Amino acid sequence: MSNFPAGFLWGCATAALQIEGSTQCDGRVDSIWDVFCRQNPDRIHAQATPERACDHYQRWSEDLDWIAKLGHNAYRFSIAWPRMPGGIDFYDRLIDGLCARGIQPMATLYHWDLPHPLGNWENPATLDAFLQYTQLCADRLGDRVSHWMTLNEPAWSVMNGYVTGLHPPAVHDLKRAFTAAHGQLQAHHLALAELRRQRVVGKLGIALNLSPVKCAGDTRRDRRAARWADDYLNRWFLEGVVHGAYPERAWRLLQHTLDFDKQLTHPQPLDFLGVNYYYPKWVAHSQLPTRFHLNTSGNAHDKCQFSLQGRLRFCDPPQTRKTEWDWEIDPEGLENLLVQLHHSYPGLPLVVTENGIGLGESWSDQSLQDSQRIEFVAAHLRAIQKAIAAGAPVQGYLMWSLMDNFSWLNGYHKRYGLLAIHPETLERRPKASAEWFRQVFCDQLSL
Ligand code: IFM
Repeated sequence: MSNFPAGFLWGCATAALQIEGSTQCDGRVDSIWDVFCRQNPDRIHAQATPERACDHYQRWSEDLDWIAKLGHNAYRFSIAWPRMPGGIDFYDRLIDGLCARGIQPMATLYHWDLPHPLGNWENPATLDAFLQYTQLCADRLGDRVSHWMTLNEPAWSVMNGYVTGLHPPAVHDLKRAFTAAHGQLQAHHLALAELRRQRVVGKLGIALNLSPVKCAGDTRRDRRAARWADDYLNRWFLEGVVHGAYPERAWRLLQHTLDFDKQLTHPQPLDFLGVNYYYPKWVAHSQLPTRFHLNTSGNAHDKCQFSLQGRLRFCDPPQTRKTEWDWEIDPEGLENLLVQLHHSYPGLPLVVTENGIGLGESWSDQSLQDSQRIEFVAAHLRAIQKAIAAGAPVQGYLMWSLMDNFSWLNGYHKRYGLLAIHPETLERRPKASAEWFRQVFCDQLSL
């Protein structure tokens, strides 16, 4: 493979709730998202639910055949905690199926599907339950999983759960946000310790959503707002996992309001850092009223809004390209992010665990010709090559996503897949990007 270093991991990422369906099988309990969708149907595009999703729980073997046909050497999936303990056999089979096809299994333990009976991450009992769940996964799957990611995007799930209130538990409470984030980060370290204690064969990491922050104004207050965004959305989580302690400047500002210590207990080193990258954030001071809105329509005029009055707001980037969902397209942001991570944490291996573009596609021959996705991924792969040339130890690229899936508030409208899914029959069909992606990695097609 000449385009990327030997041993480079490449493939796709998915998450259990977004593809599996079969939400009532094998003793699965509700997750917070099942309940949220049932109780707030109007908050989800077209009142979609994850009940059937892509039916991957039944069609997993066909899906693994697709992954093999597309030539991938790795697959990132998540294990559904609400299925435990009864559902562990499913992942045992899935992992055997991947190994038999020569595909490295990369497992995420928590991708937002908290078992509803546990309530939330503020609850200490949730940490005990997570540890027990990790023990079971390590015991049953630890001899084959090549990469473990404890959590997916804790910053995004906490920000939306407790600040914007757009995701469950749908509250607006900054103090609770930090408590829940702390619960997740403490659970991360506990889980890594357990995986190490059980001597699993895989490498240990986490998938963080990281957005380079750019200052959108030129006043002192704008610069302070940008610093806050970077401190609390990126560095709080980065430092929490890499150094096991919250960053000094951010800590000093909040320490009197928080009920936990700056230092996380029993911090564990990472074997690799998973980087989920979609777009940078432009930030300025906010005088606008507090208001949060996510574009879930795919209508370019439907602007995302995030304003915390008196503190900060996310701004429109100056003259750049955006997706129909109002997300900026900035491959250079990925290059800079990877190089910066390499400088901040020298020697820490990096894996791009998510990157991709959501498009308003339909099941039609025209939508299968997804040249916009090819262009997007090619530009981000070139950015990774530049980062590698600048010394960043990037070891893999997992595209979001293998197939069109339940995209949270966007329902099934915003599509990310290499495989299109027929809305009724759930038949899978490869888009043009699937074959292009295969050629890049298997035939060294130039970017
Ligand atoms: O669908 C999500 C995924 O679950 C987490 N990262 C971003 C993706 C696209 O929105």
